[in-house]
This record gives sequence, C-alpha cells and structure tokens, in this order.
Amino acid sequence: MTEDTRPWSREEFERRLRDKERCYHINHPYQVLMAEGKLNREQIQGWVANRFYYQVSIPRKDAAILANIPDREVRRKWLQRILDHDGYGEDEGGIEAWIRLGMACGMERDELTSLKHVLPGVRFAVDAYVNFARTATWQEAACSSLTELFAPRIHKQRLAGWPDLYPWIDQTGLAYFRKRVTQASRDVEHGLAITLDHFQTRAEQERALDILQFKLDILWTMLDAMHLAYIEQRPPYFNIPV
Ligand code: AHQ
Repeated sequence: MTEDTRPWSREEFERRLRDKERCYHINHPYQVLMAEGKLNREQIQGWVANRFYYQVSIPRKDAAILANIPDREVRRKWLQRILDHDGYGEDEGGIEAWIRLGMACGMERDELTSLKHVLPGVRFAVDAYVNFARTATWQEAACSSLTELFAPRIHKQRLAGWPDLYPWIDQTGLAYFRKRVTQASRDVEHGLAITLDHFQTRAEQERALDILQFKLDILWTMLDAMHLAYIEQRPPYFNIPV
C-alpha cells in the first residue's frame, strides 16, 4: 500500500504537535520528585542554579531568531520575549526574577550569576538550543519554542504546590512562575501561528515535529544531568580521586 504523503490538515498538524506533551519534562523523574515535595534543599538549589543558565540563554536565543526575521510586524512581537527576560523600564524582567527565586531558596546572587554550579550536560543542552536558533531558519527556531504549549501547567503546578511542599522557600520567589503563566500562553500563540502557517507539506510538517522533539530532548537532558548529580549523587568526575 502506498504511504499517505498528503499534508495533515491544520487541525491535525496542531493535534500532533500537542500530542508530544507526553515527552514534556513535567514527566521527568526530577520534576515528579519536585511536584511530590521530595527534593531537598541542595536538589532545589541545584535545579535553580542550573536552570539559571537556561534563563540567561533565552534572550540570546531570541535575539538570534530576531536577527533572522525579515518582517517588521513579526519582529515587533518576537522582541517582547527579549524584554520579558532582560526587563525594560521599571520591569526588572525574568532573569532578575529568577535570581530572586534563587535568593528565596537561600542562595546568594553571585552563586547564580557566577554559573559555577552549571553542570556540563546542562551547558551542552542549552548551548545546543542557542546554536540551533542561530543556524536554523527563523520559522524552525520559532517552532522549537513550542514546548511552551505545555509550560503553563508546570508553572501552575509549582505555584500550587511549593508553598506547602517547600515551606522553607520564601513565596515571594515564586513571582517568576506567576508571570510565565501568561507570558508563555501569549508567546506560544504567536509561535504556533508561525508554525502552522509555515510548515505546509507533509515533509515540512514532519520536520516541525522533529524540531519540537529536539527541544523536548533538550529540556529532558538538562534534568538527566541534574538527576545524576543531585539525586544519584554522581556529579561529573565523582569517582575520580581528588
Ligand atoms: O521560563 C521559561 C522560559 O522563559 C522559556 C522560554 C521558552 C523558549 O523560548 O523556549 N521556553 C521556556 C521555558 C521556561 N520555563 C520552563 C519550565 O519548566 O519552567 C519551560 C520552558 C519551555 O517549556 O520551553
């Protein structure tokens, strides 16, 4: 029987993108332990310190995409992502809010900004994302941000759970997650429209699914490195005599 190579309808294409939610890092053992309140102080702080490298890389990723967008209207929308993270005017932005999350978890500002806790596996995964955004077409790079289709749920899970599960964390630090719920929903609406409009042939639609899987792999791999280091107590070179 000949394989069906006709493009999926717009609705079917979106359904297949959303169907990848099962691979989202909310299902990673590290995040499951976090949601169950089973992480200790070091494991929470390690996650915050490593995710800080992801957060400070996002505006550079978005600036790389911006540089490739020829259309002024699209750039005007995409620019908002950089402002949301770097801040503008009175708004100190998401990177500052993430530092405050770290301080709410008992860390010093320079513990985060020094990047001294960033694990090699986290660095490689995040750098792969930034480098993809620099070299891919802007539409492919926009498609890779669609993991945020699934992000509001994970932010809401933390907002709902952490106050009771981690009473030692100053709740003011959760402001980051609160802002991301609306920012992620707004961003992903734009990213999804770009994706559904651009990837037209069946081969292009399959490529979009592969790009989303690549980004899901990045998020999953970051947590794999953290799981090895902070849960299994096997950080890089743990077995090499000092
Ligand atoms: O805090 C997050 C964030 O600012 C972004 C930007 C976006 C992108 O451009 O890829 N993705 C993303 C994500 C953030 N938080 C993650 C989390 O679990 O807290 C989720 C992540 C994403 O789903 O890609």
